[in-house]
Amino acid sequence: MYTVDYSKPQDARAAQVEDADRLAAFDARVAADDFIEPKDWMPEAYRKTLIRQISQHAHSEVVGMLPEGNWLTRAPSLRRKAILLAKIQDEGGHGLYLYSAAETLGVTREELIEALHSGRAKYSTIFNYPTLTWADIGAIGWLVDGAAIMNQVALQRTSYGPYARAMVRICKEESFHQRQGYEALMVLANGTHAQRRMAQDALNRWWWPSLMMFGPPDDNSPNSAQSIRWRIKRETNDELRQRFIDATVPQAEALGLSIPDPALKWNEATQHYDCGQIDWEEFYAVVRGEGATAKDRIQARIDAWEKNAWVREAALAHAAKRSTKQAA
Ligand code: FAQ
Repeated sequence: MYTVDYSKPQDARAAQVEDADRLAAFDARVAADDFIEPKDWMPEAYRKTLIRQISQHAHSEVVGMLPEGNWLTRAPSLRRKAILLAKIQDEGGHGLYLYSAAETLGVTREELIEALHSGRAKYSTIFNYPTLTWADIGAIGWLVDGAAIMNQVALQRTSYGPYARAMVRICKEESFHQRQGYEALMVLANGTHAQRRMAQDALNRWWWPSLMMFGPPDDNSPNSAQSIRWRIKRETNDELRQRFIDATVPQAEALGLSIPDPALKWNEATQHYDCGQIDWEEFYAVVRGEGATAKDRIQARIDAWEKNAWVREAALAHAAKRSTKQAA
């Protein structure tokens, strides 16, 4: 059984030697592709990086429910509504697995939620764009879930066990999300002239923000090098972005839609698509939370947290009553 070690090291030098030994053992386990588990020793910076990334990921899942929720009452058929409802519930579930994984690192759910509500914690830029038409729901499934999977497949082999295991189930569900979004857009792309225009307009607005989801370019990504050394990240932002572009361009062609990038071109020499410049000014502005949507998103989360406080209180009261009964 694990017991927390409260003893103080004899002196600073002894502590340093001990930490050097532990660090060497930790590095060797990471290099051997072992999973690091919650009760294992880990460097403090590794723990902090994981809390940052996993909690941002969790926040993205729950804030990501909002743009889609905007279309629940306006889905074009009962079938589409049932699919959308199931997808949004899945995203909520992903948030819960991820919050639980973050909690194994010694942070509480309340601390994580407070960081989101106060604006200290980030969530993915993609969810600060509005969903203007039904085609946006198809585009979110196809492009946003598509980009999320590209990143998350690699995270199934991340070095922290609880995060990697959460990712296995999440990837299975995201894969269904991607397919339903593509199918919804396929129907529009093969529909009336107006429906086709709507699908193209959605692709025009979601293409560039989807590429931004992978994060800043490698030469401007402060966390990447260390995260890759620790095998938290398995591939760089640009590598994953390129893989997404290469996979998605043929899918757009199959729909008969055009990617809104005049510089996009197959490069025979590299066997990849070359593409135009991403507007990184826009990316950083959205990260800073500029624009009305960001304020609405956080306010919606705060309102949900406050209005539903009675659910948490009732659940806690029920649990307390049960444990008193069991003790009696
Ligand atoms: N948005 O040094 P890097 C989904 C920040 S889930 C906002 O490259 P890192 C499901 C970054 O945090 C989508 N901020 O950082 C769904 C860092 O700031 P910090 C979410 C961003 O961590 C679908 C700074 O920039 N997925 O969509 C973004 O090594 C449909 C410097 O960047 C994940 O979170 C951004 N796009 O790499 C739900 C996957 N990009 O914290 C509903 C897990 C970067 O130092 C509907 N996360 N930043 O102040 C990751 O893989 C990584 O954290 C990256 C960033 C790749 C996002």
